[in-house]
Amino acid sequence: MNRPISAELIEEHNAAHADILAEDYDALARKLARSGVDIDAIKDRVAGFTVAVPSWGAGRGGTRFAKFPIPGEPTNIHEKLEDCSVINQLSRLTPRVSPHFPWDKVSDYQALRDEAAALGLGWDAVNSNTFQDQVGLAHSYANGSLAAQDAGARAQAVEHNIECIEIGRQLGSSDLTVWVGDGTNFPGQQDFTRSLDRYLEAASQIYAALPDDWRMLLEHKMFEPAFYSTVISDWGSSFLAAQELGPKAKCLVDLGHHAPNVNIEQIVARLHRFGKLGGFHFNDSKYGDDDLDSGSINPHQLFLVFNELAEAEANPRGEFRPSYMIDQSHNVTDPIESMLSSAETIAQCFVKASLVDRVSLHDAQERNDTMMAFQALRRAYNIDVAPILARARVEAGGVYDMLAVYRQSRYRDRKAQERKPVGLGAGIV
Ligand code: AFD
Ligand code: MN
Ligand code: MN
Repeated sequence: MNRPISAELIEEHNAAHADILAEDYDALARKLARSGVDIDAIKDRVAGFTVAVPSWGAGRGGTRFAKFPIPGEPTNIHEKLEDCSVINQLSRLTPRVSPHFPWDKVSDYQALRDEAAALGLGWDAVNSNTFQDQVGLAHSYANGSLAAQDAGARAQAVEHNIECIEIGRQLGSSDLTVWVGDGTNFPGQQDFTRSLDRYLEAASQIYAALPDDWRMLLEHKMFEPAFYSTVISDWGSSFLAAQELGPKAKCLVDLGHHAPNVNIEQIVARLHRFGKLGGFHFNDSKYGDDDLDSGSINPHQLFLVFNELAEAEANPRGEFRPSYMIDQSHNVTDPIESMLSSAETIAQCFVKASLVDRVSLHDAQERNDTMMAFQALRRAYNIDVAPILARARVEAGGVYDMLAVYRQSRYRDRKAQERKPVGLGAGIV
């Protein structure tokens, strides 16, 4: 196995922190035992928890306005994989990468799959890109892709998605995530119904090309790049489209793609109730940006989302198989550090949700004891679960303090010597 961070550095660091970790873990074990919770059982649950990282998140994608690259930033999928393997080596939470085409195109996908495997990585959902024109394309996406008036643009977008499925098969993926930038900037620009008809017709051609064990994940987005309307604007549109397409079509919830203050946890419960919860793109948002670090603005909302997931897992209505992925990208931190921090925050919310006493919660709900129902959530949210995550991580071969070891490794400085500089250019995604 090819591991970018030195094993000696990790061992030394973990050994130096073993006593502190044992002390904190034992103290938390005693606290949890008082409420009848076995800390080791929770730790074993964390050991099975993973979240994918996006290949595009390894670069400093930037804001809508500019890109400020850092020395040592990856410039191709091979370098991105290496960075993703650092995140997984330290966190043991992110063993899969979600690729985006055509950005991550190579000539030999079997070789790419082997290259990832040698870095300890597998592949998550394949993402198509019909929101940008590429050199050599016969049709422009300026007026849309799957919902475009231009039949040639629609056919080209369908074909690209089918090509993504084929690439994904070679990589060993089994989900295609479809997000389109289609929409309008002016009232009257397009007919809402006819554009949705065109989207559904084109999407059904992609759906028809899905292998039996694949899912098509429909990602809704309220606005951007279209600012008046988008064709799949919200979970309702996503749900209706998924329902019309068929059982392999599911809804993907990107936390940043809603209006401020929307009750996303309730959306999660709704989608699960009707068997259409496909997966998540975790990130955060304050005003309009949809790609801030997960839990950096509203960690409580992330906890409440995981509380619904814990509820759905405990009381499944049909299938419960949501896929988890980070989708964030901005230009103020080293992306490896941001993804380490986000993966930990996401796992923290998963653990806290696992600590909710669901018997007390349901009992209080049945008795209309609002305060005690709320306290069942509050008690779990207030527990500092860091020692559980650290213990699970160290036992899996990861590190106690991920950011400390990453900085000590001087990985980015080393890459700055080896990699060619990233060009300037506009920010995107
Ligand atoms: C854009 C969208 C969406 C999508 C990503 C990759 O906002 O989040 O997942 O591109 O296609 O940022
Ligand atoms: Mn997304
Ligand atoms: Mn987004």
